[in-house]
Amino acid sequence: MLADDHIQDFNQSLLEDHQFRYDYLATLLSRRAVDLPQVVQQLIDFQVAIPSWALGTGGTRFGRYPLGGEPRSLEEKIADVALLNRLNRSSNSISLHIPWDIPRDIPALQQQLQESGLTIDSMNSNTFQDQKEQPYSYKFGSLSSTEASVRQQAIQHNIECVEYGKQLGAKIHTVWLADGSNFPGQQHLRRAYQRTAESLASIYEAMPSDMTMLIEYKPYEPHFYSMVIPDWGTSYSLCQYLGENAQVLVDLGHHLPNTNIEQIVGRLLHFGRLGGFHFNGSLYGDDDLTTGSAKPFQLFLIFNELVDGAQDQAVTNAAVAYMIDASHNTKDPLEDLLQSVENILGAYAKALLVDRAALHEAQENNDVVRAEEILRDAFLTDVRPLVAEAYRQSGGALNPVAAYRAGQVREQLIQQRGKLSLSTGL
Ligand code: LRH
Ligand code: MN
Ligand code: MN
Repeated sequence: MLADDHIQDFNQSLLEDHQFRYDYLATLLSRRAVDLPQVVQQLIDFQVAIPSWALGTGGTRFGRYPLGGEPRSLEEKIADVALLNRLNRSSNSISLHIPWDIPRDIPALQQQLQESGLTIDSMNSNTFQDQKEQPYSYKFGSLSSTEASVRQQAIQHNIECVEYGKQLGAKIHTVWLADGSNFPGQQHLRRAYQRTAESLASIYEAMPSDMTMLIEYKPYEPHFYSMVIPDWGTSYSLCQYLGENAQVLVDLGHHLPNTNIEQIVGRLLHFGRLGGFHFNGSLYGDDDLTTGSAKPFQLFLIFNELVDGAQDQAVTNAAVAYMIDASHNTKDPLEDLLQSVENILGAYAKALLVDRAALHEAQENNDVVRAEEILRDAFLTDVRPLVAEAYRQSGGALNPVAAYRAGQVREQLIQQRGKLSLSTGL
């Protein structure tokens, strides 16, 4: 798809300008106590998984505008992630959703993954849609259902996902439940929680000891009166009930407007229960837009908590799994994903520039203005040359979106896969 020397040739054309901008920033930051090569290395090491379901145009429930060249199979989805990773060297894993991505030929998939330098990040179960061949419906819930047979079917599906995960080397099993109710009185709220906890325990027991279960919360949709796992507190209590291999997953779009997500992140780090992220951009709800597009300051504040936690000896939280969970209607999904990763790396870079000792001192002295200015100083620094340098040093493109366009990737994908190719997923 992209000729081997395309990225290098492309970088050559931008190198002089990049060097000028990088040197300027390095000079500026040399006046502060910033170890620049270390920051660049931290950016190089940071990896964000790509979900198989974000590679095509998802559209909305009102309509979908196919772009053409979308992946038609799991193999083509892996190929697309490999392509993204060649451009930015920051997305070396893919997450699968079952049954959208049933792995048919496991050895062949393993070979493809290995050849493309990718791994499987997480397996995601789906008990929010009825499948043709399944005997029982999830209309009134899955793991929380009042019917033991429905619960059993949902548990079994999750255990199948765990089995696929074991075969493919995935270390994460993610559960998001669409269970809930639409009307007052419809569901016994306490019992629905209790049944869910017990069902999750059966899945948890089937996991190998090196696998983590991530429990994702969401306050509304598809149900609008109550969701069985609406908030981080419910996810957290389920994790406490299950054991140390269960962790909370924070999807940025799964909060009511104005929720202080960075505070949730801080709390979960404090409890050692922050397991993972689903990154996306959101103003109203589960908008699933480009990460950092509308609220870059919020994204920075989230990374500020993460970096602060990583540098604090008192925080014992295990490694956090980062993934994008987006849907695309207006943009080319691959360009959107490259932009999301870039915004994530930018927010991380800015958080790494925060003068933590000074911030701590300002906080201890209740110097509100100084504390805020320290954060603003880092946030307002143009870190794009740092991110570009991280791409360059790891073999990626100085400007991945521009390199993608210059390589006419979408045009080639359309030629290969057709104008109306359909990918599975939302
Ligand atoms: C639910 C969700 C969850 C699903 C994905 C398709 O809104 O965020 O992570 O698995 O979307
Ligand atoms: Mn999600
Ligand atoms: Mn979502």
